[in-house]
Amino acid sequence: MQNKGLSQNLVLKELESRLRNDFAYDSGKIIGSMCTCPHPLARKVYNRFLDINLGDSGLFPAVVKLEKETIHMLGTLLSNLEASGHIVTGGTEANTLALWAAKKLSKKKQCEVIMPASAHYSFDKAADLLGLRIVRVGLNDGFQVDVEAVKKAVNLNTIAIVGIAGTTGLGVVDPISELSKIAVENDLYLHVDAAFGGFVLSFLKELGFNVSDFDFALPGVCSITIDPHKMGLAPIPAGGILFRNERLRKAVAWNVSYLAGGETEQATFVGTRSGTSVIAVWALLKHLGREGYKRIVRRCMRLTEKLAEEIPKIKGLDIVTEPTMNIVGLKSEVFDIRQIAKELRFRKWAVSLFPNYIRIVVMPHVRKHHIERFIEDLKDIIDKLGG
Ligand code: 0PR
Repeated sequence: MQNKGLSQNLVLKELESRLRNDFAYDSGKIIGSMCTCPHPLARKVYNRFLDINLGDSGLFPAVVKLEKETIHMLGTLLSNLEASGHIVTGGTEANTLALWAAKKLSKKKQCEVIMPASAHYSFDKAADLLGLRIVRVGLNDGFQVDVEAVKKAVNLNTIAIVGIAGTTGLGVVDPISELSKIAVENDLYLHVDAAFGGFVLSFLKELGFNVSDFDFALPGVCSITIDPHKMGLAPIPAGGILFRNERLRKAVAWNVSYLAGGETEQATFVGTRSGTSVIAVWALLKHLGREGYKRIVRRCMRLTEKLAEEIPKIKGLDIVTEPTMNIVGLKSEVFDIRQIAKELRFRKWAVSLFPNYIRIVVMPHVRKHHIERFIEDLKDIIDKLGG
């Protein structure tokens, strides 16, 4: 750090120039990410309440109430008026809290958690931290978890099952109702990772899409991750963890007795945490409502359908599976997918590369002309590669 500080203007100028060449959502080039431009109202609200720390919740009882209302609104979306939980730093913290609760609620010594091969790596981090053994099971032809394999994997050490409602790679929804049955029959904790899908699936259902059950309507579901900073249009950081009821949430709650705000309780992984993130999510849910989110999801799905229609028209390219939500997997039997990704990145398309396919996420910042340009560039690349 230098001795004498720079003027605010100089600092801002330097930042503008240093960050200018990073990717920006509104360029439309970020086409493989699960984040998007925050809604303008969320930006406004976020800036306004930056100083609120929900780690000392006794100081901010009104914000505690806003968080409860936020969780209640999300709970209603996920078929549970009794849901209890928190707005956290993201899906990683939410998934970690879920496994932590499962571990604390179990009396077992060697704890195993069964999850699909498609589960996000945040579960590996959580398991490492919590001393859990992950048992990964294979997928069926539709890239959903193989239910029979889950049944076979259950043993005396099993404490929990994880199902995914919107996989990271392809947006596939596991047969959560089947997992729920297994969980109920074996008295196991079932966590559903709807970090991405939570803000999509309920709206798709209302829009008439064929969406299988994935939420608290299923009796075995104990907790759900639903991230506002993905399809919820909230500023980062805003993840969501919802437990079926207060008893489950209490499993990860700690009492803090000495704070100026009075005796308090923390049931999040972090201590000091952003109150303004919570307020921004509350504001968005109030402002957009179901209708607003439905409109956004409908637009994303229309573009996704267009993309999924155009890709197979290009010789040598195909989609991995029909999209369930606004995620498309692009594959090729003819060309090296890494080569295609390299060419796309060379043309400044920010796509995600999985082992056998390229992931495209049609987030709200992606517009029709971006998709059209992307398709043109893909055609060009395939021509160049000798298609
Ligand atoms: N669960 C699922 C199903 C996810 O897809 C993700 C992240 C998480 C949990 C973890 O969420 P946090 O990253 O909020 O902790 N999915 C994205 C991914 O790995 C995260 C992401 C978002 C990556 C935007 C890049 C990006 O530009 O692809």
